[in-house]
Amino acid sequence: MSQVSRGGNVPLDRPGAEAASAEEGYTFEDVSVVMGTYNEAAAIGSVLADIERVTDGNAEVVCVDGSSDRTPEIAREHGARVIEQEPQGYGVAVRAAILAPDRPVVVTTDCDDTYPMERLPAFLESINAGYDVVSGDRLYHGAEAMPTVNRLGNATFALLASALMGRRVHDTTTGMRAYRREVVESIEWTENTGLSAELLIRSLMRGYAVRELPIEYRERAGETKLDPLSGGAAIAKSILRVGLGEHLR
Ligand SMILES: Nc1nc2c(ncn2[C@@H]2O[C@H](COP(=O)(O)OP(=O)(O)OP(=O)(O)O)[C@@H](O)[C@H]2O)c(=O)[nH]1
Ligand SMILES: [Mg+2]
Repeated sequence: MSQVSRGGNVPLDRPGAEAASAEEGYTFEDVSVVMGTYNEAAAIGSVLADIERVTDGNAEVVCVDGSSDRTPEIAREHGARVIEQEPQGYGVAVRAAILAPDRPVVVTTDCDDTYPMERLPAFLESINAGYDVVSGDRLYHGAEAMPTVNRLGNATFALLASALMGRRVHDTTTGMRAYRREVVESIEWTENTGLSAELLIRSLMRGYAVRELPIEYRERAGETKLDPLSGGAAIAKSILRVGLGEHLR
């Protein structure tokens, strides 16, 4: 089984991948950081301050928000663009968020302070090295801050997806990824709770250059929006539906 690149300086997965040269590489002025936000008042201030600091205020931030707390006000105070949407689940919000901006690079994150915004430069570097999708791999460093049930579930989802694809991936359900805009616009997305797995599986199976980038993972601020049982079952179904569907295309 072939491996998706996971380490440091690794060759491109796809010979034809367009490598942006150093002088024409993207900067944070080309980047939108996007997220679904649902009652994340405990975390959003810190997440948006981190993005501002790390990108010198140059990245655009888009929040698709379904909150009934102060989350959207805090987002606007930090200069984020807020798109209001009735809460309909993770994937409905994140799909709207990735399709809303028109900058050439889109980075997704959760708005719960779990993902390391200080790694945004490393994600952009990999895009500039020619990757179409850069996927944050939380399990590489052990993800000790993740509840055990979630850690086991996420490792199992990655094994299931790997078996279906014939490519070893290590974290299919991560919320932090960078995409070239072309990738998110050229594929039709169908999943809700399973959107994160779908984004990785369809990109890989359609030949885009994908790498996994090991990232640290922190404890969540605020309450989870995902029920581990029903959410886990929905993700497993998505992986099966999307993996088999891509084989039948
Ligand atoms: N707008 C909107 N955002 C949502 C909805 N459901 C989840 N989100 C957001 O999507 C992101 C992911 O949700 P989480 O609760 O962190 O789910 P998770 O990462 O699987 O669970 P944790 O391990 O507890 O972090 C968060 O930023 C949520 O606020 C929704 O229905 N609408
Ligand atoms: Mg989360």
